[in-house]
Amino acid sequence: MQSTVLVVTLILMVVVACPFVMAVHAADGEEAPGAVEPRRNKLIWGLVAAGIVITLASLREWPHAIAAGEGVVQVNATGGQWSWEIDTQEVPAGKTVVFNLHTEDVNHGFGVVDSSGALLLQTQAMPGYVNKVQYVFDKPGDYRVICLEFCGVGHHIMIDEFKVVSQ
Ligand SMILES: [Cu+2]
Repeated sequence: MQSTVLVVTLILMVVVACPFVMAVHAADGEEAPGAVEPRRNKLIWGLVAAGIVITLASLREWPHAIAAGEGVVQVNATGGQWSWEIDTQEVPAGKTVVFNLHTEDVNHGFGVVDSSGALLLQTQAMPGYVNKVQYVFDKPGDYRVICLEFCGVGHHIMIDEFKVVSQ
């Protein structure tokens, strides 16, 4: 996924840059032979180079890439009016936990809060999609799952819990 995004982004950057490069070259043709290369030509190429460097640097760590494989704990959660169905009640501390979320009725907001009520992560749970969000829980303890999208009269009772246990 990440490499696809990177390649598509670079191709689109070239497509966007082409008209500018063509305009610069068309303007070059109007100048006298042997003229010094205009500064704007260097500016355009400098901007293209900067765009490529910034794109490569910023997409290297694609923020939505979900880890998979060994050491990653998968948790499946389904929202429904008005409860959560979570297939795992204990997850290990210090490991990447990927929550696979969906719903069979309306949109719900999957939010995880710690014992102090601080929101640690959240994403939408939607019908027809499996949304993924990952998190590494540092501290063992009790965590609550709440709904952050108003989903009807029982929205406020959509609470579940799970434990984070030390290894
Ligand atoms: Cu709700």
